[in-house]
Amino acid sequence: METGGTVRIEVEKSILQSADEAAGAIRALLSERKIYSLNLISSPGSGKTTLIEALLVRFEGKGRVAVVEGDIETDIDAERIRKHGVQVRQINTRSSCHIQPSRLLSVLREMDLSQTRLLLVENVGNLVCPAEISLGEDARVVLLSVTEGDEKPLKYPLVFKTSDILVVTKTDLLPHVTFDVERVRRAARAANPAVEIFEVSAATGKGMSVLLDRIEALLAAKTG
Ligand SMILES: Nc1nc2c(ncn2[C@@H]2O[C@H](COP(=O)(O)OP(=O)(O)OP(=O)(O)O)[C@@H](O)[C@H]2O)c(=O)[nH]1
Ligand SMILES: [Mg+2]
Repeated sequence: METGGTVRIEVEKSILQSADEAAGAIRALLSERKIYSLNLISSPGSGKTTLIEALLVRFEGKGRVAVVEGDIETDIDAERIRKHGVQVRQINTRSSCHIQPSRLLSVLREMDLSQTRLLLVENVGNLVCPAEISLGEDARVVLLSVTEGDEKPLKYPLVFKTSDILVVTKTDLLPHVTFDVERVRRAARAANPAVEIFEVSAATGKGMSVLLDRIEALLAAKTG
């Protein structure tokens, strides 16, 4: 039994090490090409693809954007992005609940990233596994829609602890749901005092330009 336990721990350690190595290789690849990257994480349906679409509209004429979509199945999100005329790849993770860094690295090596300034990675929809794995991103963005419940930062602390930016989405629906934005702000700040918090509605556009301005400023700070 003890031997079995030891073997399992060592295998898990080596998987985590190789994930870290792949994340490091992604970071190096993106730094070399001066590309700023965001890893978008949320529950299914919080508005990740919708936010990416808003960013694509904002970046029209301002430099190339590449997108990698992660989903268990289908290329529905990649098709949404392709309509914007940008380079996009779909990763189907099948049985895995997050994008593996080694998989993202392979995809990035196949893409033409010349002139690309911004890489947007949409992780598989859930608040658990994507939080445990770095994709070598410059900033991690967690989205929480107002229809999900304001206790989520307390129940899923890791993703809120490890994210640089929290975007509260679908604020146009606030009149119809019970959701205390201040409670979310307090819990998110308790998990990560440095987190930057934005409230947006893609439906009305409210708050969107403040968020997009900030992302553009972060990108400019890295890529010049
Ligand atoms: N009312 C409202 N609906 C929104 C808003 N943003 C997104 N939606 C809707 O929410 C649904 C899900 O949005 P997506 O952008 O596909 O969400 P997602 O996080 O990419 O979903 P998965 O990829 O399945 O995890 C769509 O029907 C959107 O139109 C918003 O600000 N307000
Ligand atoms: Mg999506």
